[in-house]
Amino acid sequence: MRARATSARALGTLAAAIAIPAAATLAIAIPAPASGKTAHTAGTHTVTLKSLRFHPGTLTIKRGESVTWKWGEHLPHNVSGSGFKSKTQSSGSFTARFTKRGTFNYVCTIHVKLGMRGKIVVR
Ligand SMILES: [Cu+2]
Repeated sequence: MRARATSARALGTLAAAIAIPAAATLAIAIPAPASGKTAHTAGTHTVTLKSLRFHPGTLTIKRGESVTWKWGEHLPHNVSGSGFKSKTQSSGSFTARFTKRGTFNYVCTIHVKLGMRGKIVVR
């Protein structure tokens, strides 16, 4: 009787030991596909201009999709790339549609020396 109780308890401990790493692996695995899906959501993509940076710095979109840059701080910035260029403005937004595949680097010409650069990757 006693031996049975012990072995059942031991089995329970073993099951718990197996279950914990499996749950931990699952918890780590879930955010990766979820964030990948968010990055590829069709339609509107937004880049925020804040703290002298473009957020996100690199954005991957599909051919034919648009990107809207939103001024998140009241400082003069612009979006200057090859084929798309905003005015220098301190609020509001600017939208450009990307019809060709490729990597499009752009800068804010006022703060480029401070590292205000971005990249749109069109697939
Ligand atoms: Cu700027």
